Amino acid sequence: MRLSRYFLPVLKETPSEATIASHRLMLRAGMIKQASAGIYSWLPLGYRVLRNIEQIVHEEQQRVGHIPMLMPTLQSADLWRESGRYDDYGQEMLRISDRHGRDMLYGPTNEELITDIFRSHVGSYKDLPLTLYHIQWKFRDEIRPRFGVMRGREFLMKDGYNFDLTREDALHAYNRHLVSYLRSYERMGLQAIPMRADGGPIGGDYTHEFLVLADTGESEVFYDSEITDLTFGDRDVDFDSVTACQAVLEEFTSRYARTDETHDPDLFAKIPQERQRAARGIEVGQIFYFGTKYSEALGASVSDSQGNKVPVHMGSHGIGVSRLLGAIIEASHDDKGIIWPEGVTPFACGIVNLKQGDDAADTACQSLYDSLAALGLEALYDDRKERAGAKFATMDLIGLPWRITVGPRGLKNGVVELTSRRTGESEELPPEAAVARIAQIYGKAS
Ligand code: P5A
Repeated sequence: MRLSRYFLPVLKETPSEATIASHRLMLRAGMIKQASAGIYSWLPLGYRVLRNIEQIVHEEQQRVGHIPMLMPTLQSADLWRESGRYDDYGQEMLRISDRHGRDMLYGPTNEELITDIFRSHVGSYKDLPLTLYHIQWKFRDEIRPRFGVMRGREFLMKDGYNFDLTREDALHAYNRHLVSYLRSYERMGLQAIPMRADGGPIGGDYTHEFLVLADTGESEVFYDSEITDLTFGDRDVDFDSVTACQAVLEEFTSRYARTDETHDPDLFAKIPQERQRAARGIEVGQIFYFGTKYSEALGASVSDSQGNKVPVHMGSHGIGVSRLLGAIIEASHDDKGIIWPEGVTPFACGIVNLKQGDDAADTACQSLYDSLAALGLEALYDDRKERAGAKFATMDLIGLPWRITVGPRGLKNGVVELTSRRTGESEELPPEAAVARIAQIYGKAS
């Protein structure tokens, strides 16, 4: 993408309504614009990152065999009356009536809708196990929408639902979700720690939240510092193996890690004092096992091998897709701007032309751009007639992890400059070597 033809409305001033770094930087980098309280338009740069996060979520869900679909945002109130949650959900639920006076709502979550689909189409244990998921907008009329996309009213969630014959099968689905979530967050450059939590309005008492540690996080958390040494890495887990998934769950949840709702000071006190941590975190996902809560209320049962009708065991599993942008920025920024992890960056690298209009510089930039494109890597080429300082400031603000700087002086010596946004370190090298390095970083053969 050529910057001169892009839509990147960066702000010079720091918006006064933004109190935390991620909100401030998303506004300044022209990623989002507030449409009304807690509701945002996704401008092109923000939209690219949102799509990248969605892509990782899709890949990791499908890797473990979960099936994508799409349910609507608007739901009929009738299903929620059947489950008993229509009144329970209170003022967080946005209630609407259509022209015929029928009660509708903008879905805050989809347990009812998916259970209705299941009961209409599945009747036998032979069709199990089944896990369906979608990535769709949700609405919760939060009393205090704040921190930009972190606590929105309209927000994008991946929500998945498992249907199983037995409690043991459903717990395997729970563990499988945990494993796939650990992988997903690591691909986004995040450490998200599973912590015992509370079921809240979704229900059930077996649930873990995934938390990214950050001083600006809204959740209060307590944990054993040893847990921060754990990484999932690129291990190959057999997702169909009950013991393999159970082993990962045990590894990542055996140490003390709880949100304030489930915190137990006596248990916490048993951790050696130097490892006790009380901190804050951002909840980027939550998994639930709630048994037959919805299947019994809505009559979702299957016949088992003896021909008896039994309610299915269920769980639901959410990832805060739009919130993740805020969480990633909170975890990765400096005073100049955002520092995107390679896994989610909106462009693979920036190309800064120090002398737009100079034949050699223009040709070299175009050639770098084309070589990267041929490898499937999109660069953002700053081809504007701007001062070098202004170009660098924009690149630093929007946080592309790598920048190639091209100028007539370097080209005379056959080199361009490759700079890491994270370390600030630069290296001079021939243009082809810069392309090869970027290709290697993104795992593309050059
Ligand atoms: C699990 C999937 C559920 O709703 N039902 C379907 C279950 N869980 S949850 O924990 O309530 O939400 C899942 C994730 O969505 C994000 N989230 C939000 N993101 C932005 N703004 C909000 N107001 C908001 N509320 C929830 C969180 O990341 C949460 O873990």
